[in-house]
Amino acid sequence: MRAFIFDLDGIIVDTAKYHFKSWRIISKNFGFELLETQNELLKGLSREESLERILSWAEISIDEFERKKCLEKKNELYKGFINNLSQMDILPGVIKLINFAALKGIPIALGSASKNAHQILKKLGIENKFKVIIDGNSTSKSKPHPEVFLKGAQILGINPEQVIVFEDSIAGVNAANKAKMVSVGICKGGKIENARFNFNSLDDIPLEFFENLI
Ligand code: B16
Ligand code: MG
Repeated sequence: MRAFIFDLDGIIVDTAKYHFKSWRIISKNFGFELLETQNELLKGLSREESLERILSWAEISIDEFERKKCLEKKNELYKGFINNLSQMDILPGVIKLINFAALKGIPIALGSASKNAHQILKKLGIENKFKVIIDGNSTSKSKPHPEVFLKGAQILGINPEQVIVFEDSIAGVNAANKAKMVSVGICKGGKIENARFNFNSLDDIPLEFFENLI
């Protein structure tokens, strides 16, 4: 293993709950109640794709102008929720893993669907730890398409098969598998189907796990 690619929302910081909160408000405006089980399927999807899913579940069709307004509103709500993020919000195990990678000379990249990724990493104070940042602004295809991870590996100059991806979403794990990378699913009290390995949190991964893979 020669590189790590981290997803952002749900792996580095618990912003997944803010996406859910924002989408619930948008859904309520359509008279639709977004369930937690449905939200699981939205994780890792782009903002636009998420709205498409919600509209199809709600069996609602809106025109392009309304769609644009919904996307803007969703981001406005989300930005309000993440406004006060700080170093304190970095999830357990992230810094340990970043330090381990630095010690072993393993480059790390970010592979996120979010267009807010740079802003969030800045707030957390760890933007400079990533050699490469691929986000929703640098990709055209949403997870489960592997583009985001393949781009990351390509810029790092590492063979995809030698990359470990940390993901909290079904779409993201499928994207990593399609890229032929080693997918590590992070899911508290459960498992992400199709993930090559599963852990409750990044903090639960023993460093020997990486020593063995390296
Ligand atoms: P934004 P990740 C994804 O981030 C989220 O999981 C997903 O829920 C969200 O819709 C997507 O980013 C787009 O985010 O609205 O900020 O552009 O998990 O791939 O880091
Ligand atoms: Mg995620």
